[in-house]
Amino acid sequence: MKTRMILVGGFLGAGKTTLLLESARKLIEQGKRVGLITNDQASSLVDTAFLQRSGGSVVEVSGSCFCCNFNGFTDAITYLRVQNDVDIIIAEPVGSCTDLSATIMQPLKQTFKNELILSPLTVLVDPARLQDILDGGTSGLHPSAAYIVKKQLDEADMIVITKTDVLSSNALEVLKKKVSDTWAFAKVFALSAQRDEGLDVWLNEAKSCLDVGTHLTEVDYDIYAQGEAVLGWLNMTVSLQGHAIDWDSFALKVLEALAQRFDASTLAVGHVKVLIETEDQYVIGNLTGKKESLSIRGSAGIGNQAKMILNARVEMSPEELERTVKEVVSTLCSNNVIMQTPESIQCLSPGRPNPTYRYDYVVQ
Ligand SMILES: Nc1nc2c(ncn2[C@@H]2O[C@H](COP(=O)(O)OP(=O)(O)O)[C@@H](O)[C@H]2O)c(=O)[nH]1
Ligand SMILES: [Mg+2]
Repeated sequence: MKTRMILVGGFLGAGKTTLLLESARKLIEQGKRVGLITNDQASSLVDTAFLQRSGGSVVEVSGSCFCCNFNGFTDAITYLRVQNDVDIIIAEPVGSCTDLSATIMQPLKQTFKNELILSPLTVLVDPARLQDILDGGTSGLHPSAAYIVKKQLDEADMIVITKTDVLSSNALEVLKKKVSDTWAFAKVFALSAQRDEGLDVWLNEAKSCLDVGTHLTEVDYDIYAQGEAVLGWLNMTVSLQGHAIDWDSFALKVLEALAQRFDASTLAVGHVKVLIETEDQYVIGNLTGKKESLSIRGSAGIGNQAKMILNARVEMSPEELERTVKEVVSTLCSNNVIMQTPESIQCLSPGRPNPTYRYDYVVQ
């Protein structure tokens, strides 16, 4: 039996993981077996830990993006098909990746004809970022990073404007029209995964549409590489121990302190995520730009012991990012009388993308 496969791209913070979670929940309710694939340059992803709570089977491809580790990606697909017998796979590539039509969609069309029914390449975009880029800005990003956002939209079969709950219906209509005019090749959707508005429309279309990887886009790999290299990348896991600690308030303080440091030095944030989990509860906090973008969901309650996973992608050197994060966490731990035990830390700046395959034609 063939497995349905949906690839959901889009820049850091666009809403990919939230959409995966909510889509998985829906599909599971409908009786489907769901596989989810996460992806990162380093291991210990907040997204993986978060999605493990969806009820689906989650596989993390870490150490390289899907396009540069195509075999790692297809191993994950095969594992979910064979070991977990899933009906549908939804995969989230690294947010700073582009050229996925040439490097993922075409090779999959060619080599997995008998195993997969591919869905159109979906690219999510945050409405505020989109608006600024349509107005000729860079949405606070380095121009090379903003180039990546544009290239992601250029190659999309389906463009999804996310977080529509933050827009008036009038503003949304104007934005949708601009997107349709600018990216005539793409079908345009708008949804709020958090409010479950518009999600069914996209999901039904993604599951039935046969126009897949319909076009390629020219990508200048020098600019693309620079757009990735400007980001410091940090994944850290620490065990925390204290006495009757309010973990939600602690997660909030960590993000507030980081936001303050980044904003004070006008450093553009791609994404900072903090997940604090106890045995049966979790709180997740996100920063997708300046301090105003900070949001916290869930609750890890009050307790003595927890694990914290922190992922940060910020326009600064990895060394400086590591120093900043360690300082902030150490200060807050000593202020709150928490003992921290580091479990893992990886800090890097992504290398030049070097895809396993790069097709220069559309596979029919
Ligand atoms: N208001 C609103 N926020 C959302 C929605 N979907 C995601 N977000 C928030 O956007 C941020 C990034 O979401 P995430 O799914 O992690 O994005 P990713 O980096 O693309 O995987 C988080 O703070 C989410 O809570 C939505 O439908 N509405
Ligand atoms: Mg994500």
